[in-house]
This record gives sequence, structure tokens and C-alpha cells, in this order.
Amino acid sequence: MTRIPFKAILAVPALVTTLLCSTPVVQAQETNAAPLPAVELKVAYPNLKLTRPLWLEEAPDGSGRIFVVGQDGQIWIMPKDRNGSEARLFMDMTDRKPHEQSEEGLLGLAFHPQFKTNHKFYIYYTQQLPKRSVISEFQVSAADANKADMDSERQIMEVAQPYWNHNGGCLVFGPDGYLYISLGDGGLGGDPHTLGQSLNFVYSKILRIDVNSRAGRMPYGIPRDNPFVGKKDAEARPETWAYGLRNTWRFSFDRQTGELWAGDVGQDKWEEVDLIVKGGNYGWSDREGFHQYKDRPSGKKWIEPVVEYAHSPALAKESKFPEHGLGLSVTGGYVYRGKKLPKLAGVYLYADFSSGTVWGLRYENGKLISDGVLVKSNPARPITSFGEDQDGEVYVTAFDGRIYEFEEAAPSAAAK
Ligand SMILES: [Ca+2]
Ligand SMILES: [Ca+2]
Repeated sequence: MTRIPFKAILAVPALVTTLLCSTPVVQAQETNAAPLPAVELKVAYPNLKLTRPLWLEEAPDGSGRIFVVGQDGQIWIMPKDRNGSEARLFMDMTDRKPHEQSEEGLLGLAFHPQFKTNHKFYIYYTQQLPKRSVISEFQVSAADANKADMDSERQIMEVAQPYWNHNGGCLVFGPDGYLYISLGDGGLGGDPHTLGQSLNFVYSKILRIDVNSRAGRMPYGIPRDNPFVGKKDAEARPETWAYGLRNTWRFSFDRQTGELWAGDVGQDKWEEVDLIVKGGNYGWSDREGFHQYKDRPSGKKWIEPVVEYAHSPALAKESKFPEHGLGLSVTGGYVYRGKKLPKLAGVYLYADFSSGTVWGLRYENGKLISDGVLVKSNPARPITSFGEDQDGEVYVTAFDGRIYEFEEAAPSAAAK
């Protein structure tokens, strides 16, 4: 059995509502916990609805343009006027039909750090026959800065996909200028080909590559300090940064500390948030969350999650975090470093796709200081991604077609 696909969830809101009761508990792990502020989600563009938005990012070129990705194959530029009713179509690859099944589509976008001068950006999308993930470089049209040049494609990577699901799909440039890519375990359910712990394939990993150089005939370079370069295991994929990840749908870098935070989507029981370190093994499919999944080999070292949450109330009782609240599919977010909400500074924001709950946690010196619900569950607002603008303000994209931003809760709401 696999995780419930996006479409199935949307088709059975009653089931989701039953499964995912809201548990607005702020669970402090330490007595000196810094309180989490009361915040709300506000529709950022009240006159705009988009089709299946799943990523948001501001172009790093000083233009102030906010880009949003749609699963069906569009990239839009949001209007400068928040009351605007039209988004400009920057890229349209709907004719290539990237979105055939629930977890397929145009899934990721990253602007080159020197986008302002080289006009390059990178996307992650699905293609069929054979089923595969494609990561490509594109350039902006020389004639129109608000249009992608569809003829400029340079393929960086193609990954065969045995199944429609667990494709990862997140592309992010790190503070080191390298491109980080998340790939899931290939799919179906329960890691049928035991790819989770294998170093010989790109599945179940976060990869780190250099798009500015070439290794031999490959369309990208391998950073020399990648953890499996020149190691005894000659078969290990040199692109590997971290492994043992089931399906890291979204990850981000803390813009202040450079730490890499990831939400790794679980199988049938546990969702987890991980702090990703170089060469780290995050356990799948020996482990799901803090729990044994398949095997119990001796002497293996996994890095445990920062936090986990359960799929059901009965399971939650077995968790280290019984009061956390539930969900079915974690959406990793950002450590908030914006200015609008000073009380949220340093809080890692994350959510559940199916319940629509937003949580925040503080993690200091290797310890979880606080973790709790920031925005109560709302299955009618399936949260696909968080997005960050150049000022560090954080947004949310959801399959209700809306883009949200955070604001301080009204005093009445905060008192509830
Ligand atoms: Ca797959
Ligand atoms: Ca894990």
C-alpha cells in the first residue's frame, strides 16, 4: 500500500476530515521553550486563483517578480498589485503533458544564483514512455524578460521512474552555489526494489551537482567535496549528498545558518522532518520515522528525524510526540527569517498536505525546543509548498488554487 495520492485525497474530503482531527497543542519539549506566536494564513492575491500551484519563488534579480509553478506545466509571474486578477504566463509546457498521474508533473523550479546576468533557470518535470523525471536548464527569452525560451532547453539529468509516485521533485541552489535535487525511492510502496539504502542509484537521495561545469561527458560537474567522491565504495553515486530518504517532496536552506531542512514523506504510519547533513543516512526503508520499517541490521547508523507525526490517533500514542497532531503527507517548509513577523524568527515552518495543518518548531544546539500547531487543520486547503521571497517572507501554495502569506493572528483568535 502506498500513501494516498493527491487526487484520492481531494476526492474524499470526508475521510480526510475523519482521519485528521485538529490538535492545536503547543508541545514544549523543554521548560525554557520560546513561545510560538499566534499566526494566521491570509490569501495573498484575493482576486487570483491558479490551477494546482505547488511552488513559489522570487527571481533573484532585483525585479521583485514572484514566480509560481503549476503542476500541469505552467510557470506564472504574479502581479505586482496584490489585488491584480491576472498572472502572466512565463512558461507553458502543458503540451508535453507532465502531469499524467497524481504525483507527476512540473514539480520544481530553481533560479540560477547568477540569474540576473545569465538568465538561466532549472525545472523538474515528468515525462512518459518511458516514465522518467527530467531536470533541465532553460533560459529566458532574449526578446522578452517575462517569457521562457522554450528552445533553450539543456537536459541536465534524466531518471527512469518505475512508478508514478515518490519522485521527489525539489530543486534548490545551496549557499555554496551547487544545485541540490531531491529524488524519492522510485515509488509504488514499501520500497519494493530496496533502493532506499542503496548508494548505487540516484533514488532516495538528495543530490548535489555543479551546473556550471562538466564531468567528462556528463552535462554537469560533481563537487569534489561530495561525501562519496573518491571513497572505497566505487559504485556509490558521486552526486549523493544524503540518502535513505523515502520521498523528500520539499526541502530548503536556512538563509541564516545554511542548515538544510527537509520534509520526508512517510509510508503508512509516520511523517518526518529531517535536518540533512553531508553523507547522512536517514534510514528508509529500514526505518520510518523513529520506528523500524523493514530490517533491523546491526551496526547501521541512521540519523533520526527532528520530529515525527503519526497518520492516526492510535499510532500517535506510540510516538515521542503524542500531542503533535496528525497528517498523511509532510510538506517541508522554511526557517522564517523575514521581517514582518519578528516573533516567528528562527521558527521552522512545515505542514501536512492532506490536513492543511501548519506547524512550527524551534531547534537549537541539537535540541527540539518547541513544536506546535501554528495554523489549524483545514483539509480544504491542501498545502503543496512553502515559498520564500528575497526578503525571507514566507508564502504557502495550496491546491485550492490560492497563494497565502502569514500574518499575526487577530487578538481574539490568539486568545482562543
Ligand atoms: Ca516514481
Ligand atoms: Ca528517516
